[in-house]
Amino acid sequence: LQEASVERHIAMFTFPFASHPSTLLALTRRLAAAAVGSPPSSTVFSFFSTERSNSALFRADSSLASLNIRPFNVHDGLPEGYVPRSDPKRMWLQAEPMHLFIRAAPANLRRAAAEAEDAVGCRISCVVSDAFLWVAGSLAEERGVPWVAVRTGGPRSLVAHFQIQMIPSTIRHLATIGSEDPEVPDFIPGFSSTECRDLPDGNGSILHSMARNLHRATAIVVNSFEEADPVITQQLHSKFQNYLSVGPFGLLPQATSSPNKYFSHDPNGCIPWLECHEPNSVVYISFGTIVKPKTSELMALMESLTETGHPFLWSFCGDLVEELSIISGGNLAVMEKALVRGKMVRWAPQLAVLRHPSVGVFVTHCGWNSLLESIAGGVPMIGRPFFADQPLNQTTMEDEWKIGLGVEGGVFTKQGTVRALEMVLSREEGKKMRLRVGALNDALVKSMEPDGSSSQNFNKLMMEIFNSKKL
Ligand code: U2F
Repeated sequence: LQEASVERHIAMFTFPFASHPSTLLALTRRLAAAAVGSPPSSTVFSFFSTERSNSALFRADSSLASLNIRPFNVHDGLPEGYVPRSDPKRMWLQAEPMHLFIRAAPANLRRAAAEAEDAVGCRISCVVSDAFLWVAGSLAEERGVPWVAVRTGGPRSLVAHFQIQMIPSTIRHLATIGSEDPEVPDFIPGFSSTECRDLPDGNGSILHSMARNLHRATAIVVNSFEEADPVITQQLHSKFQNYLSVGPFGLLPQATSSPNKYFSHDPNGCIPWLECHEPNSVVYISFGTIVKPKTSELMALMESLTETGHPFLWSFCGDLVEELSIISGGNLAVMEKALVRGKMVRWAPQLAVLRHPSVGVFVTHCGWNSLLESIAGGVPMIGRPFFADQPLNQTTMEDEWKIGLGVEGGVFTKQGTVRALEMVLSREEGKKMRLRVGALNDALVKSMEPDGSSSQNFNKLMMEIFNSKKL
């Protein structure tokens, strides 16, 4: 590409934690694939993330360069010599690097944006960012260009963040009249079966800032499809002028010449392993990219798998040898017995796994992408949510969609998990869940057809981004 021919320079700013970067990159790929075709091949996408996140994503996929997607590093905001503190009992410690990143982001984002403009030889014409990065909105305003805010999670948690300010006083009131688990008051449409404790933690300053600043965005893009939650979609349409559900991002059709290797890579042979199993028989387990359950719960889960004898595929981020010995309590015999029917890996091509006919149930932390991918695979779920939007995602999955259930008491116990596995894999109710998740997947597929809601919204997003003029 001749630098002189660059006419549009789109800046994509990610929140460099968990699956946020790979989710925004999936959307970037789709936008870039649309731009590479005629006529706007002169469009460059600068993808801003930390060095660590960028090197993992761009190493995994050399085709990004041919789509005119270029990585630019943003400093992580961590003080020199910072050592992350970790304590599974205090999950909030994991949030410390996020807060340090956000605190330093105003200066670091501006510096990286200026470097990218120099390198590309063209001023930024549109800023697209993770909705968590409201500071990117200020950067867009300074340049007089549009800011498109992207929510990688679901629409229901977005509504909850707006409404959360109203809720504490209501909880206090209900507590004084003796209600232990008050339901969300019915002045919030669409939440009638939700309990207050399932709402996302509203104390986080990142989420508060997101909710306060979103009205500044020229468009709000959500990683979902309208038919998944029509009542909530309606509310968000009435709140924001340009609210666009264009997802699931990970399922957006990509340029055929450059499949998304980040998601389809199978270094551990999961798909050939699945080939050896009966339809709907395998338990797939993953807790996403940051959650690490307590040892006692991992052991209970492992024991339930050994007791029921179901084959399982378990994706575990972290040190596998260490985790395996923790799970088995250091007992090799327990480990060997469990692994006769199971396979544990550091990484699985999750979407392809969930689409494989032999997978019968997904044991999940209820991360938003995992929910969408389970729908895309037509697989019912057993949810063990931990924090943020995960409890709310679980109630959406269990009570609104009725395509799975939460573990009894909210934590893994041997007998509770055995009952949940039996329910989904062997009972009539499990079959009904499978039918419902299949119907939801049909709606998802339809939304991505050329005249479907996600495709139509994607076209509107392209207009917003590619035709962006100075405001
Ligand atoms: C945060 O969630 P996570 O990143 O932990 O979880 P997901 O949203 O479910 O995304 C995990 C992604 O990683 C992929 C998987 C998903 O696309 O397919 N993956 C994989 O391909 N192979 C593996 O072995 C393991 C994972 C946050 F904690 C949640 O509360 C939010 O809902 C979520 C979205 O904002 O981000």
